[in-house]
This record gives sequence, C-alpha cells and structure tokens, in this order.
Amino acid sequence: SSESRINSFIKSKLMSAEDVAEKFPEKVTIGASGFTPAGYPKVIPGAFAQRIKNSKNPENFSINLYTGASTGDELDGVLARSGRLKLKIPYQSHKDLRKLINQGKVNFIDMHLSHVSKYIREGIFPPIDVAIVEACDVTSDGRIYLTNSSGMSGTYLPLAKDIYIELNEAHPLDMKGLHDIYLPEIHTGRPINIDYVDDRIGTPYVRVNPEKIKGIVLTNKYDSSPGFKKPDDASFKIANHLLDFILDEVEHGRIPKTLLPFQSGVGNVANAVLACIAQDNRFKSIEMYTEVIQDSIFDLIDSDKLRFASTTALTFSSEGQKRFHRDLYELKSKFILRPMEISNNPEVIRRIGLITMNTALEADIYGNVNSTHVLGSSMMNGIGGSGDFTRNAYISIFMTPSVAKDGKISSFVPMVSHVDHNEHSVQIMVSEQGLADLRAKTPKQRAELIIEKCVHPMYKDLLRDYFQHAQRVSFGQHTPHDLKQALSWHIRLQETGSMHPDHQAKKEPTS
Ligand code: 0RQ
Repeated sequence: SSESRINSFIKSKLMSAEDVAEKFPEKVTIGASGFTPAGYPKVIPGAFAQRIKNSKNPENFSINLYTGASTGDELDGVLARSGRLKLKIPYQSHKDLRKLINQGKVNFIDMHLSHVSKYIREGIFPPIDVAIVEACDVTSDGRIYLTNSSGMSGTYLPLAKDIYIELNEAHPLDMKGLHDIYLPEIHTGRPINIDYVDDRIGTPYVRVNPEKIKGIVLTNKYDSSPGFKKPDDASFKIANHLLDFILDEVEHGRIPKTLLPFQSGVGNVANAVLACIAQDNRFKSIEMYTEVIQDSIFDLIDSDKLRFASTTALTFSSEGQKRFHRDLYELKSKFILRPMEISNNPEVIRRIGLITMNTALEADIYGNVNSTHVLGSSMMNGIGGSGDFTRNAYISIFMTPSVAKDGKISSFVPMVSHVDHNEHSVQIMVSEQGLADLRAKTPKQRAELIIEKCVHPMYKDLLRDYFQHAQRVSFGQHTPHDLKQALSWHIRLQETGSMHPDHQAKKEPTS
C-alpha cells in the first residue's frame, strides 16, 4: 500500500510535478526512462511544458531529450508540442514528434540502440542536466527500482547532475527483482557473462548517490500503450511461412530441436508469429531474447510454451498490465528486464544465437532493406534495435506485407530509397506471398527468388521486366541496375500517388 511504500527518505523528497518543473534550467538536457511506451515519466514533462507555455519568453527554452526508445504522449508528445524540443535521440514513434522531425524543426539522430550508452558515457552528446525516471521504489541509500522498462536509465541516472523520480504506485512493490542492471566497461574488452537468456549478472536496481535525488513525485498511472490489435490475415500468412521455414531448418539440423531464442520487433506481424507459435503443436518451448515484449506473450504463457523471456521493456496494454500484475508471483521467474545496451549487445546476441524477426518498410530485389525512410526522406520511427539484432543474428529474417496503402505501394522495389539493413545482413525475406531464403545466393539469384516468392501478383511482371531490362543495360553484370530507372517507382508514387502505372490514383500523402 501507499503507506508502506513511502519510507522516510521518499517522504523527505516529495514534491509536486510543478515544483520539479520550476527547478529545470531553461536550456536543459533531459535523460528519461522509457522504451516503446513502457516505464516513462508521465507528469513532470507535462508540468515543464506548462511552465514553458506560461513563460513570458518561451523562446528562451531549449530541450534536448534522450530516452530509451519511443515513449508515450505524456513525454515525447507534450515536449514536441511545447515547440522547444531541439534534439531527440535515439528513436521515436509519436505522430506529433515525427511531423516536426520531417518538417526539419526537431533534430533527430537515428541510432543503433546498442550504441547510445557508449556515446553518452564518452561525452559525445551534450551532458545530462536532469534525469527523470519512473520507479516503483527508492531507498535512502540510493537504490532505484525501475518499472516496465530498463531502457537507458542505468546510464542516464549516474551521469545526471540532478535526479527526479516519478514513484508510480500503480506498480506493486513485487515488481522489484525483475530487472538485472549491468553496464559493461567502455574501454576494456571484458566479456559480458551472459551465455543463456536467463543469466543474471547485475543488480535488481540502479544505484545512485542519494544526494543527487532532488525530488520525488507520486503518480498512479499505467503506460499509455496502444491496445492489442488482433493480427490480420496477411500477418498470419507471413507467420505460417516463417514457422514452416524454422521447422525445415530444424529438420536439416541447422537449428537444434530445442530451437533457438527469438527476437521479435514490434507490431502486427510480430504478434501474429507468437500467436501462431502458441497454436502450433510442433512448437513446445520458447525462449525470447529481445527488446520489446507485447501482449502476445500471454498467448505463449497460456499455452504453457514460454520458458523464459529477456527484454528491455514490457509494453503492455492496460489489460496486459493488469494481468501481469495479477500473475506477477508466477511470471517473475520467467522474465528479466535488461538495460538496452545489454538486450541489444552484439556480443551477447551473437553468443546466444538468435532467430531475429524484424519488419521492413520496403526491400529491393537484391535484399537491401529500408525500415525507416518513406520515399527516402521522411522518417517513420527509426532503426531502433533492428540493426543490432539483424547484423548479429544466427538467422536474420525480414518480414513485410507485399503491398501497402491498398496496393498503391509495392514493398518490393527495384532499389530501396534508403538502406538500413544491407544485402549482406539480410538472410531471409518473407511476405504473405511466400519466403525467400537468400543465403548462399548471388545477387541475381536473390532477385529471382524475391520476385518469385515475395512480390504481390500485381507487381510481379513489372519487377521481372525491370530485372530483365537492368541485365540488358547495366554497367556491370554482378548486381544489374539501370540507374535511370532504379528509383522510378518511387518517383511515380510521388507524382501520381501510386507505384503502379495502371493506377489513375490522385496524388495524395503517402504516410
Ligand atoms: O501506415 O498505418 O498509415 O497505413 O507504414 O506499416 O505494415 O502497419 O507495419 O506497424 O509493423 O511498422 C517498418 C515502420 C513497420 C516498423 C515499420 C506504412 C503502412 C502503415 C506501418 P498506415 P505496418 P508495422 C523493435 C525493432 C524499425 C524499427 C524496428 C519499424 C505504416 O516495424 O519502425 O524494427 N521498424 N525496431 O501503410 C510508405 C512503404 C510502406 C509504408 C508500409 N513502403 N512506403 N509507407 N507503410 N510500407 C522496436 C525498437 O527497436 C524500439
């Protein structure tokens, strides 16, 4: 209960969010908790935005915001709308923030999540003035127990000049113990001692100098994660192609019968894969080593297939959150929350041997993947952890529906308009049409496979024509391209509203 949680240390630090907001410098660099709407501060940022709004000279304010990944409206949204956000790292998915980034009004640096801690600790980015972190408990000797995400808090807290905590009483104290906080040394190459998904190497709290904790605000609020969308038909088809492929790999002895741990990205398709595994008798016991766990994990729990899940965030809907709290006693032995430089660490990912599943916006005939930029220029969310996992995977898989926007966009194009994951790192490509195994294939073999297996029927002949034409006119024959035509599909989309030449669609916004 609230009574038992509020120890004398917490009591001595209690403040209102408005009082905290008054203490921030006008030009401030904030390091905040939170990762994919989970475990982020919910009231202090709003109070700071209000202070800016009430100010006679709002233009004096300037905010750099560092988070774990995307956060909720109460942080990314309110600070974006304050008009004084100048820099955001390293990921976002909020519509207002995205709009400002694409108008060129907010500087956004899109980073591999595993690099962020090192950049901050080495002082490559401006130093952190204040850390604002959501916690479920704080002790007088400076132990901070985090909530639904570990994210970057283990890095931001010790480096911040001042620390402000949002003590969220919606979380039972039994949340303590889920986290395993460990920061690798930056200059030495000493191994990170995680051999298995359930190895613990750190502490269940972040330790700080308690004198730096300048204020604690009480809250009682769940994360505002979007509700659980039921996977659609295309997602189920993608999931089934994927599971058939994995079982075939087991058959060939390339994946052990006990399987390998999975990493899965966010979204519809990722959820469908877990839902399909839960229903499929051929899968008995699943391990996850990933960065985001969503409500779909409950399908695995209900079918008694979840052996263990390591993540940096629990991104649950309200219902999912309630359920997790209700069953916390049983679930605690099945989950670890890790700092994102550990969840996404190349060394650990490579050692454990992961099957990674991430989503592409578009891919080209040679297997290069664009996960971030619409028409090569407009930022969607960011690369997030997809690069960390893909590059170091045991088997790297990219999935995407074959078309977007009712067929006006083909997800498979002659040449991608931006590259996040290049042909060297992408092993398997899958759409609802089928799966292409790109391993040990030449560029031309990859193009044939992708066109044959993954492309939507309405774009198949067009892409085949491009590939044949490219072989006729290309400067070289290793990876044939007609540079004049390579981006013509994107240009057509921009000019006519569709990549398909037969579409008479009017020009309209495409994202
Ligand atoms: O827009 O909803 O307005 O129609 O893009 O597409 O198919 O709903 O897929 O939600 O899984 O997102 C790559 C963005 C996919 C995501 C991306 C339009 C499409 C729709 C979303 P509408 P879907 P998802 C874990 C790992 C990078 C980071 C990552 C992502 C919207 O998965 O951000 O993987 N990945 N991190 O209509 C223009 C195209 C399009 C297109 C789809 N070719 N051109 N628009 N859309 N294809 C998380 C972290 O790292 C934190």
